[in-house]
Amino acid sequence: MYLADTIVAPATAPGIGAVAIVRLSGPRAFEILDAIFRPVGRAAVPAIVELRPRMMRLGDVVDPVSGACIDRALAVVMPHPASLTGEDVAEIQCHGGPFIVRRIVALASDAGARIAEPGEFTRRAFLNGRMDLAEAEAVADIVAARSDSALANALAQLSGALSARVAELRAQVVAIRAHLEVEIDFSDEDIRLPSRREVAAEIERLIAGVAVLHDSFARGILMRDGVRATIVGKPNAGKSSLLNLLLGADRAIVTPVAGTTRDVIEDSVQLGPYSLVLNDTAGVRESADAVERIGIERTIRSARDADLLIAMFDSSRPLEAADEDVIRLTDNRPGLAILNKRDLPAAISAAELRERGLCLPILPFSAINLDESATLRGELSKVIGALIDPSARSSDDQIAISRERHRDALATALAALKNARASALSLMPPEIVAVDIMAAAAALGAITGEVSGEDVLDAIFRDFCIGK
Ligand SMILES: Nc1nc2c(ncn2[C@@H]2O[C@H](COP(=O)(O)OP(=O)(O)O)[C@@H](O)[C@H]2O)c(=O)[nH]1
Ligand SMILES: [Mg+2]
Repeated sequence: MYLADTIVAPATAPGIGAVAIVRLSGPRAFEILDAIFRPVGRAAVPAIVELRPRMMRLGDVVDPVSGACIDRALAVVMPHPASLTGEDVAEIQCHGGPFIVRRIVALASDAGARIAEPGEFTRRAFLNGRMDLAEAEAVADIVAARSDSALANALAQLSGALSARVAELRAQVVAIRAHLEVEIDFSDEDIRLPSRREVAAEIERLIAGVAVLHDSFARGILMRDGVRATIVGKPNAGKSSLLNLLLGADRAIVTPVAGTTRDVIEDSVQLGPYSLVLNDTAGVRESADAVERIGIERTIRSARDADLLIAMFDSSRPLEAADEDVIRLTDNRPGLAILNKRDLPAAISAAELRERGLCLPILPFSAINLDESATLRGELSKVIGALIDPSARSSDDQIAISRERHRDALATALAALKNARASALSLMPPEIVAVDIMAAAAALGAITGEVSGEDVLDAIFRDFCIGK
């Protein structure tokens, strides 16, 4: 019933554009296109006869009841099974006006199509075996990508790199299960059985493989959402100047008056393949001003939540208690220290900051000098690279998961494998070990959608936009 009807939706974003696409999928897609589309010059010939698969054809979109022409457009048909959804798919490329799009969708609906739910096209592609679940999820990640690294990771997932890795791990689980079967079935007979130690060692190797993929989540999230950096430092150190320099725009107000920035200002900038989400803050100092105090509290919170810190020090002024607070904020955190205002006579040196316990790399800098922006970007790229890539040792490790669902499934698999290892080592019957091994296989299978209930699919495809 679910797949029996034909769905329609705009495939392009709402709003005005040069072109918009209305997409139809299902058994009646061509028949519905036929009702509303007349190829130019061949009005008497049904579109379905006139259109060759995957060849654009110019024509008029017409209201079949009134005969009125709605738009001049291109149409294309993609017969099943070699289509996006695995069903008959028809697309109309019309002029990109919201009214035209609405009219065409309404005509298709009058002709028998149902308006698609969010993600329903991709869901059908999954249900018809055109892609597995991890690949379908990658479609949404590609659309949402905001940096080269996010896009590359999502594309790798779409082309099946994640699915292949999961399938490999799952195959190893199944192999262990096969060993246990042998033990269960032939334990009375005189054949060589893999010892418990061997089984435990195999499970151990598998745990390591699953853990690498599980732990790639942190990296995947940094690629997907960008690296969050908070700029901290005492008032007037030049934090807002630095933000503006990196953004190449006057985003934050810069004045010689300490305490100018009061709220946390957030904006993002591309640094090589990564997206850096910058937070400029009120700064760190004791203040009697209530508004500024709230700003300072927010600074501390933002610093705590950040993936890395940019700590700014004013080299033209002696160190103060506030600088010591900033140094403490950076304890055990990744980041970069900036010794700013090097164009002015120096009152402090990098060595002094080191003496006070600063462990971050230190860059002497001048935020009012545009020429230094490239150096800063280079240094920040290094810090980000160290944050994102340390675990990427081989090409296998390059794939990073970026969805909680995948991380949770891998965590379930890990827990089951650890139980299995413990049972194997404590010489439990093979049947007991097999139960956990099966649970691990099921958890891994859930990632690619080997087994998944309607509720899981609903949760996944709900995040898609209409027409995807
Ligand atoms: N000479 C000099 N002045 C700077 C430099 N960076 C910032 N400033 C000035 O220092 C003052 C405070 O800068 P601002 O960015 O608002 O500091 P914030 O309070 O940390 O955000 C402004 O007058 C800036 O123009 C620098 O590298 N050299
Ligand atoms: Mg400021």
